[in-house]
Amino acid sequence: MCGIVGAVAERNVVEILLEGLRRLEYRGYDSAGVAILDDNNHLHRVRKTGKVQELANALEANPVRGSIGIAHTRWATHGGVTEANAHPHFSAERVAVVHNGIIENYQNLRRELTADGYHFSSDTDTETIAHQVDKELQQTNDLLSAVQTAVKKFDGAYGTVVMDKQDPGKVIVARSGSPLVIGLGIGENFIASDQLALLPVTRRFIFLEEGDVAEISRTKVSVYDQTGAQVQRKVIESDIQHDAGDKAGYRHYMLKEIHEQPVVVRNTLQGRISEHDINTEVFGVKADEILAKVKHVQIIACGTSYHSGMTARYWLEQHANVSCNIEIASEFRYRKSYVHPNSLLVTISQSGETADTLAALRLAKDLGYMASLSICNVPGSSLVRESDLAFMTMAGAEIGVASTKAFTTQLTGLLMLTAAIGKHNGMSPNQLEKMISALHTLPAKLEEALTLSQEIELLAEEFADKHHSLFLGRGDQYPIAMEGALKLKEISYIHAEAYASGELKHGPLALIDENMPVIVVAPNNELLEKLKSNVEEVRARGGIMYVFADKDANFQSDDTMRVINVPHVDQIIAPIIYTIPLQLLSYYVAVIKGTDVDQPRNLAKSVTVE
Ligand code: HGA
Repeated sequence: MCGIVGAVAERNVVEILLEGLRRLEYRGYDSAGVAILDDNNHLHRVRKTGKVQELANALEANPVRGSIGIAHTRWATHGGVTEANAHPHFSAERVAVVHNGIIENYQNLRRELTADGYHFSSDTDTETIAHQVDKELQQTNDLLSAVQTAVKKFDGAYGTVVMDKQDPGKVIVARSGSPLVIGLGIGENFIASDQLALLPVTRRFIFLEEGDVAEISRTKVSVYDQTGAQVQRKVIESDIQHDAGDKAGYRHYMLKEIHEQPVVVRNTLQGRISEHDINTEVFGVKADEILAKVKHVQIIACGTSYHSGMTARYWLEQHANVSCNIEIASEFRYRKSYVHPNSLLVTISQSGETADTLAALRLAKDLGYMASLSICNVPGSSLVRESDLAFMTMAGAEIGVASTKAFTTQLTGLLMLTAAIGKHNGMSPNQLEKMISALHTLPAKLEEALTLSQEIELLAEEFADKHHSLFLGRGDQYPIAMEGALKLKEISYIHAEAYASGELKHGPLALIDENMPVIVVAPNNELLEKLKSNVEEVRARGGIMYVFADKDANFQSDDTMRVINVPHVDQIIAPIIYTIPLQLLSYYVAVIKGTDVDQPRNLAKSVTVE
C-alpha cells in the first residue's frame, strides 16, 4: 500500500518519479504528490487528490525541475482524502517526508510537538515524522542522525523517505514494518516501496531489512542496522519482467491476468513435478527432512490468500493425513493459540509484505512451531526471507487489485505441498501418482475453462442491476464460493456472501427471493447429491440460481436455474478450475457496471498496514 519513490541524481528526476508512481498506483490511488529540490535548493511541492494523472497534469501545467525528489501515491489511513493530507509532508519548509505505514503513537507525538511550537497542517500521522525529524535537526544538524533518533520515538510501521533542504544531495530512508528497496544506478540512486517502480532505471536492488536506516546520495549508499552499526546488505539483480504500461491488448490488467493463468500455473509447475513425483526441494533445501516430520499444519493468511489456505485444509486433511487449522492473520496475531506437536506454520501472501501475515509469522517464531513455510509471489520479500522454507508461485507481477492469478498459483503450490507432505505420511504411490497426473492437466484445463468467457459475459448482464447475491459451495468448493463472492464485492460493489450450502437452512434461506441471485459451485463428488437437495431448497423459495457444474452432474437449465457447464476435471483440481468462471463473472459484471476494475474504490494492493 502507498507507493513511495525517491531519486538522487544529476538529471531531472521529475519524470522518473512520475513513472514510478504510475507503476505503483495499484498500491494506493486516492492522492499523489512530489517534493523536488531544485538546483538552487528551493523546495517545490505539488500534491493532488485523485489519480497520478491529476498530478502529472498539474506538473505539466506548472513544470518543476530538480535532481533530488521524493514522491508518493496514497491510500489514506489517517485523515481524509484531501490535498492537505496528501504526501509529501513538510516541516518548517525545510524537511520533506513521504511515508508508508501507520505511526500508532502519533497523537501523543502530535501533542508534544504542538507544545514545542510545531504547527500541523494535516490530519495525518505522517506529519509527526516531518516535525520530529526537524526537532532532532535542531540538536544535531545532521539528517542521518536526526532520522536515527527520531525513528526511536515511533511506534507502529513505517517505510519513510526524508529530504532536508539545508542538506541537499541526499535522502535518508528508514524501514520498520513497511518494505523499502534501494535501486542502484550509475551516478544516481533511487528508493521505492516496490522494485517495480524502479525497473525503467535499474535492475540492481538492495532490500532494506527491519530497522535499517540508509543514507542515499548520487554516488554512495550507506546502510545502518537498528543498533546504528554500518552494515553491508546484499545487492540483488532483478529478473522481473514487467512493463506496467502493457495490458497486452486487454482492456484491463485483471482480464489480462485472468487469461495468463494457464501460463503462470504451467510456470509454477515447471521443473517441480516429474511424471509421477514431486521434487520436495522446491520448498527449500531442508524441506524433505522437515516435511517428513510434519503432523499438523497451521495456515495463516488474509483475504484471497485465506481462501487458498482454506481449500488446502480440505486437501491436507483428506490426502496428506495431517490435521490442519487455518486462521486469519489479524486474528491469530492477537490471541493465544495452541501449538500442536510437529506443527508446520504456513503463511500465504502474494506480496510477502502483508502486514498482519508478517506480524503473525514473527510472533509464531517464539511459539514453538517446528518450522515455517511461506507461499509467496515475490522473491526477496520479507515473508520469504524470514521463513525457513518458501514456495515461490510464478504468477509474475499482479497489477489488478483483485487477485486472480496469484490465487490459482497459490492453490497449485498448496496442492504440491499436500503431495509433498502426503508422500511421507501414508499417501500411497497410486494416490500420489494420481495427484501429480491431475496437476499435469491443469494448464490445459484452465485454458478450456477460459473458453467460457463469452457465455459468462452474457450471463453478467443478469447481475448488473442486482444489489445482493449469495454464493454456495460444499467441501473444497466452499472456499471457492467464498473467493467468488469476494471478487464480486471487490470490483462490482455488489454485496455478496458465501455459505457452505449445508448452512442455508440455518439462516440465509430467509434472504431468498427473485432479487437475490444464488451462484452455486457444484462439486462432482459424493457431496453432489447433498448439494442438489440444497438447490431444491432454494428453488422451493422462488430463488434464481446460476449453477457452475460438470455436465456429468446432470443439472438442467430451466426457468429458475441456469446451468453453466465447466470442463470435466479430476476432482482434486476442481477448485482451481471452478475459480476461473467466477473470476470472469465478477469481471464482466464490473465492466457492465462501469466500475474501476483494476483500482476498485477504497482498496489497494499489497496491504502493508495493519
Ligand atoms: N498513514 C499514512 C500513510 C498511509 C499508508 O501507508 N497507506 O498504505 C496516511 O494516512 O497518509
